[in-house]
Amino acid sequence: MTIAIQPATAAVAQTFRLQLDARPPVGEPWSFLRFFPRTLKVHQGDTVNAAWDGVGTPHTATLVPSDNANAWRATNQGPGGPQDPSLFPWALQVPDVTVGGDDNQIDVDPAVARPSDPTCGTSGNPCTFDGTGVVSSGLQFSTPGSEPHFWTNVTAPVGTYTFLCLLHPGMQASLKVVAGGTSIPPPAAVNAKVKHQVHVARTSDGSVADDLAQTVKRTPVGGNTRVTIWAGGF
Ligand SMILES: [Cu+2]
Repeated sequence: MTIAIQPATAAVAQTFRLQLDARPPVGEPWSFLRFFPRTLKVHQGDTVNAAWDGVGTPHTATLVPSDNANAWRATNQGPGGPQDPSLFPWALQVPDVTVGGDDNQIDVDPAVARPSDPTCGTSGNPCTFDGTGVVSSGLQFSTPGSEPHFWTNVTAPVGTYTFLCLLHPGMQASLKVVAGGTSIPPPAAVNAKVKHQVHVARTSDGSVADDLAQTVKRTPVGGNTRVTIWAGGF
């Protein structure tokens, strides 16, 4: 008698949605400066779909090889205000002359504004986060009806990493990479949790939401767009 031994079924890679921002209650001018959920577990090899879902506010979806968002910011973005990019490669603001400009204007650091690799990040061609370097979407605006997405395949070793927005201190989420076969909430359960969290944020947290919010105004200026941001606190 022959007994067939079935090979172990290879785990099927899954795609998890991580939401940036959320629509404020109708009529409110602010945005939620947070990721939903705050902690996302994925298997090594899974893909994360970072999905903008706010109104008009710019964010980046940036994966960094650190389990401590605030420490990474301190080391790589500096204390706020214009910084020398040779000291703080991911500073939000830099003096124009340090990035090839010719005046004393303060600019958004091109490293923050642009994607880490413009050839990837779509659902069909996700970027790869291997746990050693920064992978970033670059600056993208929430646009109802046409929200940006940024897909990343996570090949990093088992461990804890961070998704953060380079613009908004405090806007960050832990990414926990677990070994294949480890039981974690499936994508549908994560989506349900996010839906609940957004509902609670919009309905119950309204009185404190202004503290977490900002407004943004976009003004056309001679072919360019001036973006004015009123930042809230954290
Ligand atoms: Cu942001």
